[in-house]
Amino acid sequence: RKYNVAILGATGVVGQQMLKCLDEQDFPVGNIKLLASARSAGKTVKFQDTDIAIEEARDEAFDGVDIVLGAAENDIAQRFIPVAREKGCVTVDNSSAYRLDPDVPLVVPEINPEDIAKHKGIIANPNCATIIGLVPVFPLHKAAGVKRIIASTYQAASGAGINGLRELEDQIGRFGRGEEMSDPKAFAYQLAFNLIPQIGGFDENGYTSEEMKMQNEGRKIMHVPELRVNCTCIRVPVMRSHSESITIELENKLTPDEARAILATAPGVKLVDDPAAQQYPMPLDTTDQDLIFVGRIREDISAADGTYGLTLWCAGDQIRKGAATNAVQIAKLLTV
Ligand code: 11C
Repeated sequence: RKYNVAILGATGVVGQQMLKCLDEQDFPVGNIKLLASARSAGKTVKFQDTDIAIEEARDEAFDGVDIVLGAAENDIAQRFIPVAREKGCVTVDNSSAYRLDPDVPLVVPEINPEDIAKHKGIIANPNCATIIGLVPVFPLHKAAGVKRIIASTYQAASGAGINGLRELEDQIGRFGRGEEMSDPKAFAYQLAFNLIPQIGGFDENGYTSEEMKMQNEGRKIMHVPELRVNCTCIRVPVMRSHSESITIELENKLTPDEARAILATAPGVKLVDDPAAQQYPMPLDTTDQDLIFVGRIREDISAADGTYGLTLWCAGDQIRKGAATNAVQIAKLLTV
């Protein structure tokens, strides 16, 4: 059977990538609707060999649709996804609007595919940095029990969408031509040749919304309600692919060799860990492919007496596995 699919937010970086992923993952697409704001309506986008006209997102656009892939901001998601559900569609939503709703499964197919069956018309796709960190952490959790995560993320400009990507390109171009920088718009400060230690707004404890996602979403996805996470999120002048330094505190001892053996065959992961040959994950290498590369695996030499810890470094394409690939993988599981 074929499924009628709509992409809500089809003109954004994630929406466009979802379209490619549907094709790459041989999704059984019947009709496809590309929904966006009135501004984009009428433009055409190629899917396989056909030109598809972008339609304005309106309630009636969801008639006859089986699966919606949500790639819009929270306000648009909250405006249209309940309508889609009323009309019988199942939405896989990449916004953060529904992720912590107890009635909405939050799914990474390599971790908790069984949660998909509990859906009531909405399945949420986690935050990109959460997916990229947890795909390699989860197999280690299964082996030795993760109690605590300390992470620092190095997040690419395109995590903030096409405007973030364009702004970084523009700044690097201006620098190369010896021109003055224009005022930053997508980010609070110039990103080229800089690091910005803020993604999202700050809470009363001094953590940003992006930093709390790893704990709040991680607890739900891994079914570890007492998981403790201390995360620092940094925007870095990389075009595409987020990287993360992660230290995990474990219930049981797991050596770096044992961790490497587990990760060598873990789903969705590529082990790149040969320091002697200078082989480790880097965002240029993980760009525009679907695996999370993991390496630099070593014992946490600072672990308190009687506790065990490992430190690792991972990188993954946040537009693909951090968003579009993960959403299409979930949608595909809905069809089997
Ligand atoms: C970033 N991770 O890199 C953000 C973007 O919760 O889906 C995605 C925010 C989210 O800026």
